[in-house]
Amino acid sequence: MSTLKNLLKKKIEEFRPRITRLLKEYGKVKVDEVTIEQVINGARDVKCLVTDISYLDPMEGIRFRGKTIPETFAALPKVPGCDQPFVEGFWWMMLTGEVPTMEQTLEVVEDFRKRRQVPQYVFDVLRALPRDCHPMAMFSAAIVAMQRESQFAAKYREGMKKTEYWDPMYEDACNLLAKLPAIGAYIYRMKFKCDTPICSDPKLDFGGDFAHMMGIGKPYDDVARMYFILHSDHESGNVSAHTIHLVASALSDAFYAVSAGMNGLAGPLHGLANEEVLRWTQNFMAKLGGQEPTEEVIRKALWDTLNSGQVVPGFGHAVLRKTDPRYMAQREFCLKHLPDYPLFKVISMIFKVAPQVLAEQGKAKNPWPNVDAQSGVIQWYYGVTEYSFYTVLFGIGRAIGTLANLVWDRGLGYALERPKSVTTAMLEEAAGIKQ
Ligand code: HAX
Repeated sequence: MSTLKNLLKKKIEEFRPRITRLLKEYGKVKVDEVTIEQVINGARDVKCLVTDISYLDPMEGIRFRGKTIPETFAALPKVPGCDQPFVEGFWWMMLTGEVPTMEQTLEVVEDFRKRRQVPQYVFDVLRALPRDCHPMAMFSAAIVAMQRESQFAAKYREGMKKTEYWDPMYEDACNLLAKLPAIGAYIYRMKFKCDTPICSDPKLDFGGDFAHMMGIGKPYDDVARMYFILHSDHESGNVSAHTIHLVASALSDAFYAVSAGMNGLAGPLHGLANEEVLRWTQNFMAKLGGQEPTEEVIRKALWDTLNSGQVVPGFGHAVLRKTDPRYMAQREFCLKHLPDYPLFKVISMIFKVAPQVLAEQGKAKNPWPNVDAQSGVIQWYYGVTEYSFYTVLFGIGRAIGTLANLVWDRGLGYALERPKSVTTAMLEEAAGIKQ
């Protein structure tokens, strides 16, 4: 058994009694109450999910295993000669809550290398799809196509104890995660680069190999590492993470669950917003016809969007009530690497004006930018101008946190998810409305 798997086994076994005790001795203690507004408006803030892998504070932003974004990046072992940490080390941290040593990190790098090869039939599935399919539809299809590889499904059929579920889930999680960079890059090169896929380089780590297979030179490897880590997890209630947890709660394996989560990530109110931000910005610049953008023109364009009943992509959040630290981390990257890039300047101007406009409109509870407002600029700068691909990048990252959660879900024996619905008449009765 690998060092990581051994450590994980020990951690899961040590943790289990906490859940058993909570359920047995305190199962009827109230955690929350639910209002009619929450029932109708998408269960905002209802505390009914549990995860120890990340936590989202509305004012502070995300913490991965208790660490803020800067603390996470500072703590993890860096790829030699690069600014960013190994994604593989981050995977260790998300699974165990401990920062790995360089030696432990390299063990995961080696383990992932052995799991990296994508079966040919996955590429055949991708090639059979019409080339104008959205990259997210392709990504989701490729993941679910691999379901036949699931060790969890095979072991479940053979019969295994509930306390053993986490083990084949861990194997599925590693096998799936290690293959995602190759699948993403294949979709990109097949669809956008005249069908010229590039083979994986066994010498490279997760992020480095992705950049290599995309056909983009340094420092895109660091961009990829940063991007995947930043997008990995946002506690459990967001659409992609929640979908993955929900689907897997039926004991569907990781391939079914992650594919389903990617379909949720592909929505414009969620991960597709990074594509929408670039589309909005490019349309806006095209209308300017070469004219220098000013704050006044941006203000007018934002109001035009709001007045036509659309949302301003990249702004607002269901939980956050301040600028997303994932936005700030990417902004800092831009300030360091591309401060004078015209598209970055426009995005910076939108950052200045949009919160004022949204606050004046008075609808959005959070007028500040989220992760998606900044990420496309970096991709565009390094040559990934095909913005329909951006959500696939998000998806590769999101798999890290959600797969770590699935391993723990099975380790702690979390139950089938099954909230209760009511009828509108029941809500009216609860409100005291007489018909
Ligand atoms: N532009 C215009 N209106 C907005 C808005 C925005 N950026 N953000 C919120 N609003 C509106 C809502 O549509 C809602 O209007 P109605 O009452 O007419 O329905 C009202 O303000 C209240 O919404 P809220 O409570 O502040 O926000 P929600 O929790 O309902 O929604 C969203 C959160 C992120 C979906 C929302 O802010 C939004 O649509 N933003 C733009 C799309 C976007 O950037 N999505 C990515 C979010 C981050 C993420 O998940 N990435 O994957």
